[in-house]
Amino acid sequence: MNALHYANVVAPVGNDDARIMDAALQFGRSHMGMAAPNPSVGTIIVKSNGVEPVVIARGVTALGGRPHAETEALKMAGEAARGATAYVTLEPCAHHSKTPPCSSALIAAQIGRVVIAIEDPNPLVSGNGIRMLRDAGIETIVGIGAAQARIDHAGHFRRVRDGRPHILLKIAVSADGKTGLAGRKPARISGPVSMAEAHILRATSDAVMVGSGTVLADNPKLDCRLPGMENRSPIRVVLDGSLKIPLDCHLVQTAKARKLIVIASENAPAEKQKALEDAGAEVIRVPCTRDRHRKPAIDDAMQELGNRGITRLLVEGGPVLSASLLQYDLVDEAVVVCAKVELGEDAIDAIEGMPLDALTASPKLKIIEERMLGEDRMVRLFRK
Ligand code: AOF
Ligand code: ZN
Repeated sequence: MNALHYANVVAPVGNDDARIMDAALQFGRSHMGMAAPNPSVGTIIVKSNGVEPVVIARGVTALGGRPHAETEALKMAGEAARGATAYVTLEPCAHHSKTPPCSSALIAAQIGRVVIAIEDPNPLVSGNGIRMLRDAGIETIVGIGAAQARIDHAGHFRRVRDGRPHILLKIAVSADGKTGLAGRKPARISGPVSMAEAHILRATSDAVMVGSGTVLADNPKLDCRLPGMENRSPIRVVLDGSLKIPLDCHLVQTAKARKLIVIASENAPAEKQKALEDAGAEVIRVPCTRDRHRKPAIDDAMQELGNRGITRLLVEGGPVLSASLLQYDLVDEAVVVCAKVELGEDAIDAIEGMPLDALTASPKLKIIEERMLGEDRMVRLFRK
């Protein structure tokens, strides 16, 4: 058996359904970070020209979550939708809201066949969309591209199931596992390619969170500064139990232009809350943990963000917040960027009180991607 023959056995060439669903998934990802509280779904409609399938229309969930992907694609296809195949990265909805359900729209357009990546766990849908299509006599296949769809729609799935966002922890570490210099001084760790990747993570997240220590040490902007993608900057969130962040930091100074949420403990000073609100920030109070640290309860904080429609939360440190997330089993995904520089013994550990292994070798996570970003090595982990 030659190599080509062998390849044919393990991955059948000409699997149009898998290939076209891949394209639908890729297109669906284009509004990731901008469709919340809805998932960013992709739809591709194809029709055979007698030889091969040809794409006649496509759609992606619109900004803010409406209209849905299927109706966008059906509008583009018009009459040509009759008898065509629709590839949808999430089960078409079955519920009436401002518009009729997408399953009804596909049926009304007389689509011939529907290929769905994964069922929608939203209790309003949850198998009903598939049932409606099959009851209408439309051949409906489910599960093509499911593994990727589970990753792409992780924000929606987590929020529907647990009421909180999908949490992606991003950490940049030196070769010796450190993240900043002694005295909480920031250090330049990752290179320009990693920085660009970090901004893509911001663009594809609904919100980005840091702890108050990071605001005090780095005075970060937390926006997306990739050329042409400035409008994709996420909501900023600071976990600041005792409301320590200064009013003149970048985040507070820009709070009127771009949403800033500050999460404080119940016992934080009321005057500081008022000053932050006057500056344009939203301040949320959550109970304190019962242990001696009396930190704001991180799981309550996450529920508050879920209640506000945030489905994908990027956490950019620092070491204290990263440790809390791990301790409360709140890391759903991690991107670890390892640079070649060494910061030395005195520098600060990337995760407070824990070795980096607590994240990179966590039994809860598996590696789903590893690649070089310029000089830096990136490892991406995802909840098993
Ligand atoms: C689809 N296609 O493109 C998306 C879907 O509040 P609504 O009425 O917009 O419905 C939101 C729910 O619809 C959302 O929670 C999820 O279950 C589903 N998202 N469904 O058919 C889409 N984005
Ligand atoms: Zn829909």
